[in-house]
Amino acid sequence: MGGVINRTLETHRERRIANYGTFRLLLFGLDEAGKTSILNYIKTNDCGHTEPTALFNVESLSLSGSLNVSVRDFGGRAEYRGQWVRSITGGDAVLYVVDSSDTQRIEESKLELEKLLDSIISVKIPLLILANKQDLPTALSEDEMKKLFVTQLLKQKDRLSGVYPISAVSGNGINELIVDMKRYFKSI
Ligand SMILES: Nc1nc2c(ncn2[C@@H]2O[C@H](COP(=O)(O)OP(=O)(O)OP(=O)(O)O)[C@@H](O)[C@H]2O)c(=O)[nH]1
Ligand SMILES: [Mg+2]
Repeated sequence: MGGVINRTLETHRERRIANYGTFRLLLFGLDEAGKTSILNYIKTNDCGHTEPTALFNVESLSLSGSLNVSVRDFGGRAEYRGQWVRSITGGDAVLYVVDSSDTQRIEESKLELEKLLDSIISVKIPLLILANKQDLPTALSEDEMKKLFVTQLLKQKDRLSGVYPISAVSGNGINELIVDMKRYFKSI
């Protein structure tokens, strides 16, 4: 039964992409992880000033002028997290943002990702973990973040997945992320 539902979802997604040529990115992660700042940077080359996001906001943009994406930037506060799982089936990729400098909340962040994983795997969409705030001296390195999230990444073995060290303040790493996303979306 689950297989039939998943195949139907897959067909819906393929039709939607073929008809509209737009990919839906879902930005999840704890509050303060930097989701809205990353979205701002992708839009304007500046992370700007942000306020905590309530529920989610949607932005349509073009990545490097050639790939249309609609980004859903979700609120990360505990009271808004119930919305995440309900939104997975409408997405084409999950960008899971982690504040790499906030070691006290890494376990909480892993726990929230675990809750999402079954849905991500069953709808067969990529999972990119964005290790944000790399500009801060206390940020865990790419290797440290890979080790911490190894179990979650291994579960995604037949789909695009990985850890991307980035900073929404300096913009470092964001271009590499966009290049990989473009390559992936062009391949499907
Ligand atoms: N140093 C540094 N600060 C960052 C970075 N990205 C975001 N911030 C700061 O982190 C704080 C939270 O950023 P937001 O983008 O609002 O976080 P969010 O994940 O959207 O938070 P919610 O909407 O509550 O879920 C802000 O003060 C940002 O300026 C980064 O890469 N480096
Ligand atoms: Mg936000």
